Amino acid sequence: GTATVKAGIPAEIPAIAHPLPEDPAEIASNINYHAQYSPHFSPFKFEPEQAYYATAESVRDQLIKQWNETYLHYHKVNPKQTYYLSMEYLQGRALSNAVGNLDIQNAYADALKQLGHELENIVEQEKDAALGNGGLGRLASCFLDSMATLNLPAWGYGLRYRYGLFKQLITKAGQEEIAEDWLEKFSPWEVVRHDIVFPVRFFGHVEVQPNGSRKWVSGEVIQAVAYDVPIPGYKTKNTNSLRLWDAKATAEDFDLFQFNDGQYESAAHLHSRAQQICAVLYPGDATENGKLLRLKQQFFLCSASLQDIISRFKERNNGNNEIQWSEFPTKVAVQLNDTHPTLAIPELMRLLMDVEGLGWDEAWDITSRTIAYTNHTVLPEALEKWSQSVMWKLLPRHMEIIEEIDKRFIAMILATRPDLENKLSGMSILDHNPQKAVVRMANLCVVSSHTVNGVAQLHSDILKAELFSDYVSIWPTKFQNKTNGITPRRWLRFCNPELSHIVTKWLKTDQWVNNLDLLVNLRQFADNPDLHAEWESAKLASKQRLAQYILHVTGVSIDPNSLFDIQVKRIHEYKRQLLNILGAIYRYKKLKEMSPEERKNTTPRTIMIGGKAFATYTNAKRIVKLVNDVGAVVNTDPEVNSFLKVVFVPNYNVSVAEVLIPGSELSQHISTAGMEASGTSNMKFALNGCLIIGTLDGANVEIREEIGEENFFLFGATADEVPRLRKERENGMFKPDPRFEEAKQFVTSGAFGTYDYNPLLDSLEGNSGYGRGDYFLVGHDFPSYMDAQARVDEAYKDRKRWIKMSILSTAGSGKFSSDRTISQLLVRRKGKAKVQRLVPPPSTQTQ
Ligand code: GL9
Repeated sequence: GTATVKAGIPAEIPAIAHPLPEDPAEIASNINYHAQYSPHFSPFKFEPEQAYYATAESVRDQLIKQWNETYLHYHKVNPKQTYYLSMEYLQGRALSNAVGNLDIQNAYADALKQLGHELENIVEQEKDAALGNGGLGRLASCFLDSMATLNLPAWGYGLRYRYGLFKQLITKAGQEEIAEDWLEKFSPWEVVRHDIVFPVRFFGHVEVQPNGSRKWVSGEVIQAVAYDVPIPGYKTKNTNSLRLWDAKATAEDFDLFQFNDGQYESAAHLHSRAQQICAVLYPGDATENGKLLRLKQQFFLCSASLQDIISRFKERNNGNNEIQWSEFPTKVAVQLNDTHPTLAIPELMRLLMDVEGLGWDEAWDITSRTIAYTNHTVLPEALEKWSQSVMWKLLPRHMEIIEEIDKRFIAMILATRPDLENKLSGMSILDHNPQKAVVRMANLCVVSSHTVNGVAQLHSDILKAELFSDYVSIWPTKFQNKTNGITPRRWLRFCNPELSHIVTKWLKTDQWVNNLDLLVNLRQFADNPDLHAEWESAKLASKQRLAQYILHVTGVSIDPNSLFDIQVKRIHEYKRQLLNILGAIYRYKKLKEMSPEERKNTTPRTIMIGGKAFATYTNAKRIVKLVNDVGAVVNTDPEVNSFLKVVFVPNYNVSVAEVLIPGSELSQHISTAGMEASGTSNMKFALNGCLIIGTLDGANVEIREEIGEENFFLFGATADEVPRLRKERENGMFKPDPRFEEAKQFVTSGAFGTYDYNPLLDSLEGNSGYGRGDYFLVGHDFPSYMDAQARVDEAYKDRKRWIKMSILSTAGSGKFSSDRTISQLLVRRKGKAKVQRLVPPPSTQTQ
C-alpha cells in the first residue's frame, strides 16, 4: 500500500493572529518556563548550554505558530507546490538565523541579559546541522531560505542522518575524521510527525496481476518517519518545512520468539537494517556494500517523498471525489538536486501506474511535466552510474520501468532523428557495454525532465557544448542556466552586522536584505572618505574577531594589520589548494632570501586555508598535511613570521565560514578553468567586500562582470584552452616556469619536514592521479598566478584604492542573491508563472 496517513485538517480553521513577542521580560519568563518544564538536564542549572536549549524552544514556539498558519493557508489556497529533493542540506545553526529572520533578535538579546546571558554566546552553543558535504548542500539550504522569504509554497525533502559530515581533527599525521553526533543531546529544531509514516520497499520481485498490471512485492519493508524542521522566511510569517525522513522498523518486525530464545541480533534484524539507512551522510562507496547502502538511501528519500507528495495532492484535489491526475503537474513541481534523487522518476511512474492504475502514456506525461533536474558538476567521477545488476536486485520494478523509458527513447530517436543513430550508444540510459552494464542517471534525468539547468553561465554552456550536446538538437529549449546564489540574510545581514549597518546607513534603507540589487547604489559613494573610514573600521573589527578565533582553535597568533588571504572549500585537486600553498612556499623562500630592509617593503600576509578532504582521497589529505607542515615552519620562523603566516583552519563548516568571511580581504577561487561548476563561497566573499583572486571559472566569470574587471585579480588559462594545454603536457611539450621548479624543490629539499611529498608532487608532472601529467594545470598557471599575487601586494599598499575595490565588490554582488536564482527557477519561466508566489493572509504578515 501507499499512504498510511490522513492529515485530518478541518475544512476551515480561522487564521489566528499571533503577534511576535516584543517585551523582554515576557520573553525571559518564557525562556524560564522552558528551562523548568521541558528540561533536558538536571534542574537548577542554567549554564549557557541549558540557556541555549530553553531559548531555542522558546523561539521554536513562535515558529510553530507561523508554521501551522502557513500550512493551513496553503491547504486552503491549494497552490502549485515546489518540492526540492536533495540528499544534502548544510543548514548550519538555526537559532541565530531564526531570531534574525523573525526580527526578534534584540528582544531575545535583552531577555537573555535579564537572565544573565549574552545571546552571542548562547547561539554558539548550537552544533551545526551538517547534513551535506559542501556547496551543493549549502545551496539547498540557501534555496530554502529564499523560498520561504519569497512567500513561495515550497518544501524541502531530505534524510535525517544520525551522523552528518565528519568532524576534522588535525594531528601530526594530518587529517583525522571523527563521527559528529549532532543529535546527541536532541535537536530543538525538529518535530517528529508520528502520523506521517510511509512504507519503503527494497528487493523483492515483480508479480503480474490477473488484469495484466504489475506489482512489486515481498523483499524488505522499512518505515519512513517524517521529522519536520521549520524554515522561517525573513520578515514574513511564511514558514515552510524541511521534511527529513528517518528509517525505522515496526513492532511486527521484532521477533519476540527469537529474542526470548536468546537470539538478540536476529530478533531485531530488520531494526538494525533500518538503522543503517540514515546512519551516515555519504557512506563510503568503495565496497559493494557501501554502494548498495548509498542506493538504498537515495531510493528511501525518493519513495517516501513521492508518497507524501501524492497523498497531499490527493487530499487537496478530490473536489468531487475523483482525482484529476492530469492536474498533477499544475500542482506539483519536483526539482532534483543533482542526480542523487533520480529514482524519483521511476518511483513516480510506478506509483502512478501500479498503485493509482494509470497507463504508461498518462503516467509518463505527468512525470515528465513534473520533474526538473539541476546538474552541479561535469567531473566524470561525480556523474552517477549504478550497476544494472545491483539495481535489478534492489529495485526490480524500477529497472523494468527504466528499461521501458530507454526503449521508448531509442525508438523515438530512430523514428524522428535517424541522423542521431550513431550517437545513441552515448545517449541511451542503459549502457549495454557488458564490461560496464550501468544505468546512467544523468541521461535518465535529461530524458525524463522538462527542464535541465546548469549552475553558472559558463557551466551551462559547457553542458550544452559537451556533456549533453547530443540532446540539445532534440530539445533545444530544455537546457537552461540558473546561476547560483546565496542568501543575503545569513551571508551578510547576520554574519556581518558591522558591515550591514554601514550598508543600511548609506543606502538609507534595509530593504537590500531582501532586494540585493539595491547594493548598486553604494557605487556612488565608492570614493567617499567617510564611507571609507567606516568600511575600514568594520573590516578591522571582523579581522580582530577572526584573529581571536584562529588563536583559540590553532594557538597561532595572527596580525590583524596583515592582509587576510583565505581559501576555504572542500579539498580537491581541481580546486588547486596545491597552487595556493606552492605560491606561499615560494613567497616564504623569497622572504628568507631578502634583507631585513627589503622585507619591510613587502605586504605582510596571513594565508588561511581550510576544508575537509574526503576520507579516502589520498592526494587531498596530503595537501592538508602539506599546508599544516608549511605553517609549522613558517609561523615559528622569527626572521619572517611578521611578514607571513600560513594557517590551516581546522574543521571548516558553516559556522566557521560565518567568522572567516567577514574578516577576509582576499579570497582564492583558483580552480582549473571549466571544472568548478559555479562555486558559491566566491559570492559570499565578494558580498562581504573581499577581493577575489581567481580564474575564469564557474560564477567567477559573472562576478567579475558585475563588480568590474579592474576589481578582480584574474589569472590562468581559460576553459577553451584547457584541452590543448593538457595535450601539450602529455606530449612533454611544456617548459615549466623556474619559480614553479624552485617551489617544488624547496619541498623536496625537506624544508617542511620528512614526510614524503613525492607522490603529491608527481601529480604535477608524472602519470599519476587523473589524466596524465599535471591534469589540473598547476604548473601552467603558476607564473600568471604569481604575477596576479604581485598585483595584489601592490594594490594592498594603496589603502584608498583597496577600500574602493572592496566597496565595489559589495556593490556589485546584488545579482548573487539566491532570491534571484529562486525567482528565475520557480517564478518566472519565459514570462509565464510557473509557481504562484503567494502572499500569506494579512494576519500573518509582519510588515
Ligand atoms: C557542486 C559544484 O562543484 C560547485 O561548483 C557548485 O557551486 C555547487 C552548487 O551548485 O555544486 N557540485 C558538487 O557536486 N559539489 C558542489 O559543490 N560538491 C559538494 O557539495 C561536495
